[in-house]
Amino acid sequence: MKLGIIGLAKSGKTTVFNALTRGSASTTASGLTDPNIGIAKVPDTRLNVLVEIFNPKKITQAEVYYIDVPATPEGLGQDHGISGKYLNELQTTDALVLVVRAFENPSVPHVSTNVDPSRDLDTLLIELNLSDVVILERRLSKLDAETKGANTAERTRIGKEHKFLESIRQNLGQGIAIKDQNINQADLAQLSVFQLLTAKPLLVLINIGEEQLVDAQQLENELNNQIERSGISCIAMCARLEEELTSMDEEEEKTFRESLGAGESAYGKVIQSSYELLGLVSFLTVGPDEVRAWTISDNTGAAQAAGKIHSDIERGFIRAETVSYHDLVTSGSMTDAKRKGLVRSEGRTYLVKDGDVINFLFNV
Ligand SMILES: Nc1nc2c(ncn2[C@@H]2O[C@H](COP(=O)(O)OP(=O)(O)OP(=O)(O)O)[C@@H](O)[C@H]2O)c(=O)[nH]1
Ligand SMILES: [Mg+2]
Repeated sequence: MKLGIIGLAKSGKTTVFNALTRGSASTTASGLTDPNIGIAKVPDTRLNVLVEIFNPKKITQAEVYYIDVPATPEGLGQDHGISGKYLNELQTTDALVLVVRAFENPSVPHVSTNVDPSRDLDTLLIELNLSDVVILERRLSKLDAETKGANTAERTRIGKEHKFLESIRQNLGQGIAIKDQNINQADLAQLSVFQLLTAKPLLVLINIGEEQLVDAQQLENELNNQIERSGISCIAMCARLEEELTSMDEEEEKTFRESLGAGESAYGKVIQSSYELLGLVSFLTVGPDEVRAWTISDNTGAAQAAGKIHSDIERGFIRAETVSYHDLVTSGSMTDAKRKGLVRSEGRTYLVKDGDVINFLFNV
């Protein structure tokens, strides 16, 4: 599962990428180079608590991938949608992080005249919309061409698809994203081949300057109110600060944050939101060797979840000894949780919940 980081030129995309993935991609690179791909560890305070109980040799966090796609030479925001290699990269992502610039930096002039996050957000949303319109129009023209010389049965099929795509295109023309068009599952499946950008879940990251940390909440509220698309949240983060903090150890970072009034880590909030945006949850495994978070889609059955650990466990699945994180922690140990009857024995179709601590029994 990967998220594409997208934004106008010099909005801080690569800085955001570095902050999230603790990477060190060059922020000076410009022009169409290869995208940066990196892994971010999903912060999960539950793991820290479980480590206290089990004292394992190893801790493994869940992960998400981010991809920082370099802007095309002409840049985004030119009102002709997104195209070419840039579009292809974005189409392969599962969700998008839109970076809008709120920071002032005289040595890095804004691509247009002034810094205006609200205007840039509009521009980006329009670009996404437009790029979907262009894709659909191309398909519609192709269908028009196919009608010529088609037999009756083919004409009916073509006509049906044409009507369907045309209605979607018209809604996009009204500014309604695919995600907001109330399209049923079967139709969405039909649309999925086009990998449309407004069908993807979206997170807006307002890239603020150090001096704007105190205004973070207000900025978030302002942009949240502006967005007409449903289910999008805006998070303010000072990417440059978060990038600097990645080189510090935990104690240093904490002191530094407090001295700046930077609050809890915004980068953690962004990664967690990304995880939720992708519809992912974690089940946990514990023991003296390892405490670990495993990634599954929400509503995954127990046997399939077991397959994340090893295909043998899925194949030879017997049952899943399951206790909720909360029950385990309040019991203090696995033995006590069992004694209290809080450890359930679940079958292969049990839908695993976020925070379930599971021990799979299997036989191969
Ligand atoms: N003052 C300040 N400068 C920032 C902040 N975030 C990024 N910058 C600076 O802005 C410049 C551009 O940042 P990048 O991360 O390269 O932006 P980008 O969107 O990846 O740029 P392109 O890939 O060239 O489009 C760099 O010099 C950053 O150091 C910030 O929060 N505050
Ligand atoms: Mg960049």
